[in-house]
Amino acid sequence: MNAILKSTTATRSTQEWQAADAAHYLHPFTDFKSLANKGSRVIVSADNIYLRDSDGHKILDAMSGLWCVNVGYGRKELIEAATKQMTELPFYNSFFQTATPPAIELAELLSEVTPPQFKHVFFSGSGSEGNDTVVRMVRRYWDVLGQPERTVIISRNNAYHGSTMAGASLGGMSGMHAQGGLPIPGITHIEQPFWFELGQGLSRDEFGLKAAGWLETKILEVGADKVAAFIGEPVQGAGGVIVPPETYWPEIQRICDKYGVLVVSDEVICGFGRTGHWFGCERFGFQPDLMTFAKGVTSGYIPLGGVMVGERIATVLIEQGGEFNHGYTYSGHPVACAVALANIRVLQREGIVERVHDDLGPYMAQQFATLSEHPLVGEVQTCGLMGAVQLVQDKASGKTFPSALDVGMVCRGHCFGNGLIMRAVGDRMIVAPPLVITRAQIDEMMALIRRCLDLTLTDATRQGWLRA
Ligand code: PXG
Repeated sequence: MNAILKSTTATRSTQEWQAADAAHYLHPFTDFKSLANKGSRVIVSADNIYLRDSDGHKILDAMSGLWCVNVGYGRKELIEAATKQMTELPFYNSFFQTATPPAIELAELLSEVTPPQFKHVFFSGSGSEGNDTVVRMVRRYWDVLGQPERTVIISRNNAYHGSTMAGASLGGMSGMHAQGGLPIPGITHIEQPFWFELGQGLSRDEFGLKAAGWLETKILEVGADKVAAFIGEPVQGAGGVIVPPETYWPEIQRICDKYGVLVVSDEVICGFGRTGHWFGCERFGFQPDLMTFAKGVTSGYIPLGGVMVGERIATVLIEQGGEFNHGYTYSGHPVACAVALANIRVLQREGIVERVHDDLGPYMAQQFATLSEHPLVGEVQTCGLMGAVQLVQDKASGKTFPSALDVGMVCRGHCFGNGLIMRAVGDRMIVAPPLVITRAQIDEMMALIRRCLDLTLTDATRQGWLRA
């Protein structure tokens, strides 16, 4: 294994790390008490698509960190870009009529790699902040246009748009809304385009039209003159890799055009090659007015997010908007932008997006399809290098397990024990490996997934959880 996997920072034993962690560190989306009792898994180093934990175990990271390490771990170009920029100018802001070369160059490069309607960008530090910017910007746009009552943003149940007040409100996660009095006013939700759960009895394409139709119903209910925008992830990531039917997005676009509603594509997961296209909207054939990005823009090496602003909006804000009272200290952070530039050049130079489109995506789809024969599997979906396996109690009827059994977590436990990082969203097992994974490594990942499914089947059978 590459020298990078031998961490120089792993100076304490696992127990020592766990004790200090439990004493001081509150982790995101975590039951603090239960983790403190159990102890964290401490990841100390990584290379390519593999992680190493503090016990020296090698783990295949089929989640790309958290949907972000698109170019894989240990890329010299990104490391050198950060070092060079930190040496030259570690920080300067863009607030008071100033700018830095990396931020300007990245803005220019993003306008080249994004769809043609995008010539301008607003930088943030994360995807959540990017979506806060979206809310501020669409409301400002309609205000400047003399329609200040157009404030409502429509999103979907089981969407994930971040964890700030606006991000969590745009998201459709009931557990998040239940804490802290969310959603904030002016954000409303429709049902998601999840065929397996909501579309039985209809073909996928019929269901896609029906699910898009829920948007029109909602626009009419709210009043078209009050609706500012619709936001969606091209493929819902954190919600469980919910790949919409092909008919869905074109119909969403038609409905938004009909009522003049802005379309926002949240590309935080789908952007930068994940779907086999540079952006998910290109995969699904729609033309958003705004596009949120983060994660893959730097392959997660350093935090950076932002919003691509379509000319329809940019022109109004630039020509008529005056001062936009919004921004972050780290908007256009020079080191983050320098890393993003290096990352995008790697994606371009190595033809990584094209390889996902032409070879790796179709190969993973073919391999995933073979999982549908497994007795626990009710549905398999992939899109580019994202994949989902729905575990079911009764294969014939597609009946899912009672959620109290937490079969997904049982399966995830086997993944942990077998050197594979795969996420469980309820009983939907999902992967999104680095885009530099090879065919041989996909085979290795598939063998691990099969083994973990078999071990879960053994557990389910032994516990009497399966139903004929
Ligand atoms: N939009 C989308 C579509 C996301 O997936 C965000 C916005 C927020 O980005 P930040 O950088 O603020 O986290 C995300 C983040 C999961 C998981 O469990 C997914 C995300 C974050 C944390 C966990 O799959 N996506």
